Amino acid sequence: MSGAADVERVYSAMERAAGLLDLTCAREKILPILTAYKEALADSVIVFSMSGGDHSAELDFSFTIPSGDVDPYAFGPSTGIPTETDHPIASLLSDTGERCPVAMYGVDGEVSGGFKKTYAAFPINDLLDLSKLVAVPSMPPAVAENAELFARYGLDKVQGISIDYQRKQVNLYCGDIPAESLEPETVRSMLREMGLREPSEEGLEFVRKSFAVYPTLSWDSSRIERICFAVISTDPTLAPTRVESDVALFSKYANNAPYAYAGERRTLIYGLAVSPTKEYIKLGSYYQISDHQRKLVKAFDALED
Ligand code: GPP
Ligand code: MG
Repeated sequence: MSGAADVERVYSAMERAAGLLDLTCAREKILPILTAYKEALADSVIVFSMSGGDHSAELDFSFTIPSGDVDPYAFGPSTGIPTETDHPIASLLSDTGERCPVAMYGVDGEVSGGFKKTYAAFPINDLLDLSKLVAVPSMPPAVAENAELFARYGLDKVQGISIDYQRKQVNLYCGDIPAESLEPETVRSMLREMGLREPSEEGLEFVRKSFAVYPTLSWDSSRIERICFAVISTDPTLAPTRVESDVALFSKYANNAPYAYAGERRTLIYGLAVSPTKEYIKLGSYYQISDHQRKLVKAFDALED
């Protein structure tokens, strides 16, 4: 299939995912982004993700781009990447690429608003030590200021980062989390120390199953803005909530979101995000996967059995 056909195929899947939530896609904002990477789309990992509660009025998309193949800034200022040079965020992606072994880049946006974030991901079998990120000059100082706390809870092996240009925030996607760090008692004390809210009982049970944990930091202060615990599975019933309207919405999405790997079960990624004042759930459905997701799902299933 040609790149142009992939653009239409992915856009149409995005429209179907958005339709499940009664949302409309802004074609004029999405097409330039997909088109900039059209040759990479056939092999991208692609996720469409919704959120519950107050956040349910949006659907996000994200896709990966192999490092070296394309310029992660290719879509240019017209689609939203800032060119302002007076904020360190403008050089964070390139600074990270210069100092760390980036294996994969990624792009993230909203179906209605367009471009939001970029990702840089490190080699899967060789997670990056947090100290390497602390040394990147344009990182928010909050990363260094919380490094000791993160390390104490086993959040010091980093799979990738995301850079949110609208909110001016950075996520650190931590992997290889020690099981002990996910025990309810440990999670309670971790969140207390981070100044974040204590999750519900369902939330704490959910957190035990996490394969990745990602704090969010900004340039504004040393505060941790929020943290998200992520679970990957093919089980459509894992959203940690008893709120009926949310259960129905997550279930509809988990059972109907489009995916391109026919013959397999749909891979889902759930998140429990906790800020100082609230908790909310995210649910991403993989439209395209790689063997890495297959491996993660297998490991999860083995734990559950
Ligand atoms: C989504 O973050 C996370 C991913 C698409 C995984 C990226 C993983 C890498 C290894 C690069 P989010 O949308 O839940 O976070 P936020 O809402 O804070 O942007
Ligand atoms: Mg998001």
